[in-house]
Amino acid sequence: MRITDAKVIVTCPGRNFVTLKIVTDEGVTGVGDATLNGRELAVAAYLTEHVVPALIGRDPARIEDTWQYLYKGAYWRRGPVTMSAIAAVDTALWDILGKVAGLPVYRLLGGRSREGVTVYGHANAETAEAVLAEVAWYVERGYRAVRVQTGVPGLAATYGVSGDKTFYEPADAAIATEAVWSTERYLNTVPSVFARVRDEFGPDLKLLHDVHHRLTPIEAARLGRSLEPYALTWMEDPVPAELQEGFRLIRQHTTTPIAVGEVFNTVWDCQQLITEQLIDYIRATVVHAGGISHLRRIFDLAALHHVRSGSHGATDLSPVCMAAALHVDISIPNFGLQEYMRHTGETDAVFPHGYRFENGYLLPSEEPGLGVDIDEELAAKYPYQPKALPVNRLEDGSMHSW
Ligand code: CS2
Ligand code: MG
Repeated sequence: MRITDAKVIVTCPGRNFVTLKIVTDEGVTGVGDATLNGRELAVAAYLTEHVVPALIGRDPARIEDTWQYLYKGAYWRRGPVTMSAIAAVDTALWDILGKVAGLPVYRLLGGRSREGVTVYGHANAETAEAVLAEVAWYVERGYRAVRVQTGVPGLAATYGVSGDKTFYEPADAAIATEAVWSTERYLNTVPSVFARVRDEFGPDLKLLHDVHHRLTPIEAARLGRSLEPYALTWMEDPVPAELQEGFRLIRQHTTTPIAVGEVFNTVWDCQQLITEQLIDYIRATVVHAGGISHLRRIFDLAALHHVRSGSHGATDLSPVCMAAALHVDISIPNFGLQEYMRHTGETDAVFPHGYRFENGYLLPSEEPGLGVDIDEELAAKYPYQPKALPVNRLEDGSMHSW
């Protein structure tokens, strides 16, 4: 079998997605997600200009060799654009391998290690009262884990709180919108909201919170300590994670578990965090961390150091990524949680898939391959729309992490 074509499909059913579709001379095709929110065309160009020409004529079964060719052959290694492009190729090749073998990909990864993939939804609202109603919405639908994000009095908007309760899409304008942030107001607000939620829903519901890269280590230590009475499953992205040793300071002060990694694109971004057990969950994903092949390596390193998976699963990761993630999640020994921000009906129509939500779990498709595809005709009806993620400034105008 040989690769005869590879299509880079950019579509915007409500939000932009980039999909790579690899075609072989025996008619078997495979798909991979290459979506990088706000930087979609950078990855599309990387694929079109620097990857696709090199794929034509290659044996699609040589997944590892192709990965190494695209990684070592790039010279300029790592980075979100390069690794999202490599991820798309890797994911599509696993899809093809599954179809050729007549097996769902998880069977090629060692089979089931659990009956279902426990997922968490996003409860978000401006006030504690409204947050309680949002959490109840997820509990009524069988969710075992809920992320809680709340508004901050005095701030017009904050991360994760949106008017549209089910679908949260932060990339909302062609030029980045500017938000205002106050760490003090935030730190004075969040603990009381979790006190209300824990009091209302009892001790068994897994509660999570996304800090979204906005604190310093000592501020994160203060937040973690203030949340200890509410026994969170994790506080996510407490600080920007370039300084991996900075997490030692957080660890010295609090037992609140830490989840980091949705912006990571290789094992090197988290190698120290994992081997020093500075985190409890690694949130790297199929689409941004080099595909199924490299994500497995990250999770295998994590398994040696008591670190579990907690993969990113926002709406800007397409159903192709989610389908692939579930095959990894159901098979690895150290699965923790999978984020699940539902896609819109418009998006699901463009990406028909076989995974399904049932009783707090997502279950991967049993079809050969990944169990997802892209409807190219329908995709063509949704042209790309320039969209950027917001930026954040402090109240004095200083630039801050969004
Ligand atoms: C967030 C994301 O889901 C999460 O945990 O961090 O919504 C993130 O803001 C977006 O994926 C950025 O595109
Ligand atoms: Mg996050």
